[in-house]
Amino acid sequence: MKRLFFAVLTIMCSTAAHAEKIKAPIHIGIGVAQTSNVALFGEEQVNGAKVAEAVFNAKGGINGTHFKLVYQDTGGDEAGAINAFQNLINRDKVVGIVGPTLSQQAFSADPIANRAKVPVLAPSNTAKGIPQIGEYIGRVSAPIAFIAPFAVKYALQENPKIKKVAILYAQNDAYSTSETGTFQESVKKQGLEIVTTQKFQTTDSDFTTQVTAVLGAKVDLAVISGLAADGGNLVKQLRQMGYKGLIVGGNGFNTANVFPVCGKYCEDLIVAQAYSPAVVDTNPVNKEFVTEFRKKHKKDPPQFAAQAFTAVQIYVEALKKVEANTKNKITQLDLATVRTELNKAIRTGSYRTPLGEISLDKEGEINQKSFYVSRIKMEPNGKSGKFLNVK
Ligand code: 1QQ
Repeated sequence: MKRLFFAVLTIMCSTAAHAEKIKAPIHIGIGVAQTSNVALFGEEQVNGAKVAEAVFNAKGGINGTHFKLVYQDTGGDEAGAINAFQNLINRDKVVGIVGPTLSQQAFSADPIANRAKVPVLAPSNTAKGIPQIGEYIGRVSAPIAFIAPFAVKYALQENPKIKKVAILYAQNDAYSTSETGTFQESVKKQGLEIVTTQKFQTTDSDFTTQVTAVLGAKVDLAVISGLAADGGNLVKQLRQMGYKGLIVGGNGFNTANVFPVCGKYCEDLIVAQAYSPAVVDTNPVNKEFVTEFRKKHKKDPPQFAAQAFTAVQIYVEALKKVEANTKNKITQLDLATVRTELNKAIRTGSYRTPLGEISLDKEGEINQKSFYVSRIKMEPNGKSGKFLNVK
């Protein structure tokens, strides 16, 4: 009898703990890389998320309840991402997470959020298979299989004489291996010949072996899938050792932080993008984002900042839907309920965002309409530059 009493008491206590109401401000987790080489991307993500926090809280947050972004640094590897996600879920009690920075990290950290029934919106995970990690995993970063072919097609328009292609990729990174698969298919579809395939590691800084092979193969196009630090150095060494052909870089080059890495040798690099800061006349949300971002950073927002902004925006709008659907203020609901209701709400309707009008399907995959191709144009100082929209 006594034992039964304690058992019942324990159950009651634990339900009470679970039924704990959410306190204002509502916590939204940002689990991206703030240290390591991966912070070259993470820094831009933090900048974009912060602009979203200011913009949407100034408009009253979630129907008058403010929200607060809570940051946990993932660093550049899997262990760091797992740790950050656990802290956000258990300690910071976030309603959902924006992160991690790399697909490589997502395949390890996302299953933890999924098991805990905490929604994840990936701001920059483009590898094949991300939304399929689980029911709670979605992304606002379009799959690279969709984006990469645009860059190859553009290269061929620029130089219709291209015949021979070199493929280079970071073999220890999930996004890079996923992207190179798409690049290779796309190159073959265009009737081009891959004459050399070179692998490297994201930790490499000396690419003499790979560059020597590319030069020996006499190619007219080099297509690189890597991250900003390694990829940027590879571009620099290709040019320094005399490669003259076109270079297509993948999503890992989609940051202004690559400019100081390859310096003047970044010039003319071709990159496909899921965002353009130039589209403001037809997109008022982007106009507001670009204006606020420029005020703070004195430059146009890059793709990773726009995607992080978008992820925060979706949380805000979906939290409003949760209030409408449950006929309750978020602060009247318990955390577990908000997390599951939020995950459902994210996947309904569409959102007008800086990336254009987007939606997430049942699986959490993004539907996005507009994509761009840019070329890097460096300033004479060889340190700063910009992405010039060419398509
Ligand atoms: C991924 C990527 C990277 C380039 C993000 C920084 O696309 O890891 O999926």
